[in-house]
Amino acid sequence: MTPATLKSALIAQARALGFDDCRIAPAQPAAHRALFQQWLAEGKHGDMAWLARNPERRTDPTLVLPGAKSVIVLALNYYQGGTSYPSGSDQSSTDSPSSSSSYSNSSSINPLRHPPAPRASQPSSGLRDPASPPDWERRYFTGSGTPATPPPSASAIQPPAPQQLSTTVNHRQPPSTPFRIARYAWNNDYHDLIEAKLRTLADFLTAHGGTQRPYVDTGPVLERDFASESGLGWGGKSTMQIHRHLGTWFFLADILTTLDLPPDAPATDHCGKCTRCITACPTQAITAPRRMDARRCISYLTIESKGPIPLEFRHAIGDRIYGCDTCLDACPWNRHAQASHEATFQARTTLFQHTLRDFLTLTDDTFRALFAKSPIKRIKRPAFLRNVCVALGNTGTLEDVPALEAAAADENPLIAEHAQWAVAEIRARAAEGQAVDNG
Ligand code: B12
Ligand code: SF4
Ligand code: SF4
Repeated sequence: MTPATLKSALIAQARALGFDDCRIAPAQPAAHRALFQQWLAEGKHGDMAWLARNPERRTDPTLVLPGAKSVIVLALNYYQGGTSYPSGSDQSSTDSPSSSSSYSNSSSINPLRHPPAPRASQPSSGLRDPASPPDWERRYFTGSGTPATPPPSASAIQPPAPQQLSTTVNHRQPPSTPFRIARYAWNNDYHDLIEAKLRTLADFLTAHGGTQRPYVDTGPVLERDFASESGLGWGGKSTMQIHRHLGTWFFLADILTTLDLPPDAPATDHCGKCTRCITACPTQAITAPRRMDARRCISYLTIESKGPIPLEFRHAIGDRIYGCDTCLDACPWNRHAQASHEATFQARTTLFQHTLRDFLTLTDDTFRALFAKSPIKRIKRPAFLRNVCVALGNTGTLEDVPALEAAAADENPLIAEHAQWAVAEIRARAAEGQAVDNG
């Protein structure tokens, strides 16, 4: 098999496994490695000490896999359409990702959204006939060169104009869920799903003489840099990797291989003069285009940071209890986003049926049961309840005070302190309200 034929076969395999794009970057030191080193030197990674371990390896694939020639970059769409608050439920349990129903009223509010069909009958891995890909695959899978049917503005250098957003997928509806969880965590952990797919691809390449190291967020690879190098997308000012068709709502995964596959051309920047993500960020975590201070990012504060949330960020966190999608929601390139064919990321009914107050009653056991297979289980009960208390402090009422007072007596000081803060916030709001009523 020639390298070009092998690459085509690999792309067909990736397509059959359910990936939305697959590109090749040469296994060379990451183009923006100096920025990464500077970011570490400035301490912007906060408590994520693992990022600073062996930074040379993270920026040079040949130090991770001696003899590496290519980095295979894969994208998997997780977008489920609709608003940042799931307003209904898919009725699917974590174990039945084949459910056909969907949550949210997005199809009625979003004339631009055409979910790829049929979600219910599509297997999540390995069973589709690559010879007859469904329509969404023909659109996204180009391997190299120009997309077959680019969206209307794909050739434009400027992002779509903001006024075009009124009927788009990002239109935010009044919340019917009293909290927000980042979309990627609405249901099952993506690592489990994607790792299985990567193993299949790696086995395929082993059969063709390669040695591989597959990673999805799990290894020392600067994934977004290699994605830009492979032409999969470009590094947006939000630091998100943007794909012309998928927008930002996709996971990245990489396979380092010793096989010398023909590389794709790097992507060019299509942010233009837009700065919507920078303006939208509630904590000014995007300090300049493509510069992020993770210590200010709500995703870091609610997921990665294990300690108390600094007081200066608590109000800005609002009702977010796990992660943050605000700079993604703001991005005009998400106007083209199409719903994922992976039902495993649909909002989990059992999770979104809860109120914030319900979460306060979780024990270690019920926490583990509620978040089985979910990425949220990773942060464990104390950090989760810490986040819940902050959201209640920002949105709760006097009715929430008794449950918060019980949490304030929790033996874990992290939970206790955040619950006390929430009670004080709610009481202060109530007193202000009374003062206004009386005045
Ligand atoms: C640490 C980490 C975080 C940290 C720090 C984020 C950050 N911006 O650095 C925190 C916890 C804050 C975080 C948050 C989120 N994360 Co995160 N995170 C990572 C992780 C593990 C490492 C990222 C890293 O090395 N950061 C250090 C900085 C310096 O590197 P970087 O942001 O990747 O930036 C480099 C490239 O962008 C590159 N670059 C690429 N193209 C271009 C072009 C130009 C012109 C320039 C100048 C630079 C450039 O230059 C930079 C320096 O080398 C990656 C997985 C991985 N192994 O890469 C996932 C990853 C980046 N996260 C991901 C996601 C989904 C998120 C969230 C959306 C989750 C959420 N909803 O809460 C948010 C988004 C916040 C944001 N705006 O980035 C996805 C992103 C997918 C995508 N489409 O971009 C990844 C790739 C995980 C995955 N496998 O899918 N994350
Ligand atoms: S994820 Fe949220 S807090 Fe982090 S940079 Fe984006 S908008 Fe800001
Ligand atoms: S919102 Fe940010 S990432 Fe998206 S196009 Fe505008 S500048 Fe680029």
